[in-house]
Amino acid sequence: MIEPFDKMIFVTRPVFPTIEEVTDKLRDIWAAKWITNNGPQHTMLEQELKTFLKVPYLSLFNNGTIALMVACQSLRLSGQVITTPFTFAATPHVLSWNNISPIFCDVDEETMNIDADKIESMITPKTTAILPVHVFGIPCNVEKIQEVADRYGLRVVYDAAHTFGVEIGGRGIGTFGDISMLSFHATKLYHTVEGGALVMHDEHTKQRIDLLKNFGIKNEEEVVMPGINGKLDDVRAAIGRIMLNYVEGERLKRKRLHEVYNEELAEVEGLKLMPTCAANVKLNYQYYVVRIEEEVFGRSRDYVYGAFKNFNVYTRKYFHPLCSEYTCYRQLSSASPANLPVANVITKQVLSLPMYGELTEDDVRKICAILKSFRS
Ligand code: T4K
Repeated sequence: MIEPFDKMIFVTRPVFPTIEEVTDKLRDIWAAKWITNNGPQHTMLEQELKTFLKVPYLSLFNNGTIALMVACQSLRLSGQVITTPFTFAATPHVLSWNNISPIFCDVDEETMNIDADKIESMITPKTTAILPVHVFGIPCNVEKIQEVADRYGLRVVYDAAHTFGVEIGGRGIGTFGDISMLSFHATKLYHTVEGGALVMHDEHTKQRIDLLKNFGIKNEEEVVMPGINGKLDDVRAAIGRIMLNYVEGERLKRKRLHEVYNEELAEVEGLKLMPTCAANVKLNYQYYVVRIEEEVFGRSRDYVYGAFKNFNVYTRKYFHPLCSEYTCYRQLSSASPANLPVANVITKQVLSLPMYGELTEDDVRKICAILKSFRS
């Protein structure tokens, strides 16, 4: 008989710096009397993040969604953009807000990322770009995606919301494709409470993006493009600077918890664990996701999701429903289940288990014991 946890165990918990560290930084901001519109904390965080993430140019934003909207604007994307249905709502919504039609491509059975081998078959004369997502921090097949994009003259914008600090062969993940978007939401490995960034390759694109996120204002006399307000303020930039001191420690704690999950669940029939990546990939361990194969496990994902609550464990069905099932997209021909057979299976199987550094190894072992007890 397993006792329920005596506190609520959520799918994640934000990392909190000490209140003293925050008040110290607030003192600097109060002294400078500069709290937004490219203040000193903002400038310093941009520099520090470029080094941390090994990327050449970076522009901070007030959240990842606005950042991705601006990325589409900056590249003047239009028509159709090929993306994945297995993602958070923000990904296709950003396309809609840019008057672009999302075209859903099926996903790879192993990585759950867009199936790079199927992208070509989704290209039409209206296609201007590919918008893949590195789901759960597992890198997409970046080489194949770039090869298809180059062959058809398409842009590649990565939704790298889950991929803070991920590297392939020592190269920052943000440097793949034309532009990458990062999310610094509170639920991410690294956060600025709310926030995000775009990573780009050249000074010109950085300047254009910086204008677009500040109403297109070049100077007091000139507004040169229809921009928006995407700025990250200095208070959150200051918190982001503190959080940089925490991120590697948090990553290592999560790495250990991943190992415990893998040890405990490896032999359980009917559970498919997270994919393993090539040895040259540095992961961030932000999420831990299992897939429950009902026919073998004996229980459905929805049963497990509900039953966990009796033990005070609040898992999440990231990502269910598929974006292609939303009422605003399901009329698209690419949204038909016949076009997305793999995604339609995976979305019924996935369950995000609790993953944050505050959890102990014993907590994770107990979560695994509870999960195993559901098997029938
Ligand atoms: N692209 C992708 C692939 C994304 O996953 C996301 C965001 C985006 C784009 C857009 O980036 P942003 O515009 O958000 O920067 C959360 C996040 O809000 C969202 O950022 C994230 N993806 C998505 C996967 O997850 P919810 O609605 O599931 O979050 P919520 O509020 O239910 O929080 C989850 C758990 O975290 C709670 O059960 C408890 C814990 N929590 C949460 C908050 C906010 C806390 O303990 N304290 C807190 O303050 O969307």
